[in-house]
Amino acid sequence: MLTIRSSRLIPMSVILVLLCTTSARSEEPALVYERQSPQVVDQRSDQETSPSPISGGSTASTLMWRTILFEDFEGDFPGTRWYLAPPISAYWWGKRDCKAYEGNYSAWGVGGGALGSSLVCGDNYPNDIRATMRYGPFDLSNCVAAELTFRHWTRTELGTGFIDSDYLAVLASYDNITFSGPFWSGDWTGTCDGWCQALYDLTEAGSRGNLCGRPEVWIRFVFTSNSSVTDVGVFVDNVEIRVGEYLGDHQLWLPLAMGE
Ligand SMILES: [Ca+2]
Ligand SMILES: [Ca+2]
Repeated sequence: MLTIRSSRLIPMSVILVLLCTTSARSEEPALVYERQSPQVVDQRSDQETSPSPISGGSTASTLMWRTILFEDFEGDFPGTRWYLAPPISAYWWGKRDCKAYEGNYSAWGVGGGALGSSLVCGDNYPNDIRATMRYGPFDLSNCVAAELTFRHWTRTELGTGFIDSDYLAVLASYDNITFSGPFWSGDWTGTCDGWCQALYDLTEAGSRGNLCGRPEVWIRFVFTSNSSVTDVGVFVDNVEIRVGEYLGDHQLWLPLAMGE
């Protein structure tokens, strides 16, 4: 059962769009606002609460969930899965053992890179940071449902808007140029015992619309800070992408007793 929790933080009321104006590899996008309700939930949907199977005569199609990605940051990072940006930076997302929702590790928004890797647990993030970890492309050609779920531990300066704030943004795209998604700013650690669960419904991806049907989809986790006031920042764990697909018509035949 989906439980939608309304945001009490103003920046959560904004869905942002990143427009990479130069090329698909650009990580310095222009910024455009798009105001929509965020998708933040306490529980994700599961198979029992999925849309009911559709029936047609004696046949039926069943919605089945399939996991495309599960990242718990316990193994190699970024490995071959994740692309970190900007390409040259003193601070990247990094696998660290400061906090973890499960296991021993999570990804800290400034915990990697030449200087970030030398931060100790509890240090504050620096000013004027934008660190991105991107996954994709993955294929959503055949799905009827798709969702990105993750846990995040977020404590930043509370911004009053997307521009010139500190935040975690979670974004999706079908062209690796324009990204859209919600963002979190402020102190969320008292909201959900530290680690909040969030869901981004990829069938309602802001201006990107329904990403089911798209052969190539990318997601991004972006940590950004402005020019003053810092805090511990953002940790992410248990990132999962699931798709719901109809398996097509099928029939169940009861066992028959057959002679020779
Ligand atoms: Ca972990
Ligand atoms: Ca700041």
